[in-house]
Amino acid sequence: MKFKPAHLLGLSTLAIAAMVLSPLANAKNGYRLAAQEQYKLLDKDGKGEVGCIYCHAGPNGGSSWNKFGQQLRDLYFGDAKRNVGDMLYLGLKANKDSDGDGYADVLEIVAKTLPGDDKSKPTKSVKDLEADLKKLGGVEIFKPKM
Ligand SMILES: [Ca+2]
Repeated sequence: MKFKPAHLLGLSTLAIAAMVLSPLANAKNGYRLAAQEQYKLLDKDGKGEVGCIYCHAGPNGGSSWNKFGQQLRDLYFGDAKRNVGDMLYLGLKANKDSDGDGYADVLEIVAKTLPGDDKSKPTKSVKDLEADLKKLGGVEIFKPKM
């Protein structure tokens, strides 16, 4: 086969597409895994995996966020200075109730419910969850590891 410049162009286009697309996919999964780890959402058996719905409007992620995700996103580009660990921590430290269901985001993390979905609510009272959080060590336990 005779070498044609078009072959080279095709290959480099493929290589560039792979380079551009794969870190993007990993970065997105990275946010999800970072939240899972830093928010201590897996139980002892490794169950309770975080889905995209934790921060996004839909189950498959994409570019629309729920109110909790939007809050984190604003922090990412603001006070957290594009540091994912700081973003995740500051999002809870702000002590907001993103979905307006009566439970602060940090209490929903403790209860393992969705802080961006008002239909996902803890079964315990706010008072009991606050006591649980205090026993765990307070919001500081969600600080990023150095
Ligand atoms: Ca809430």
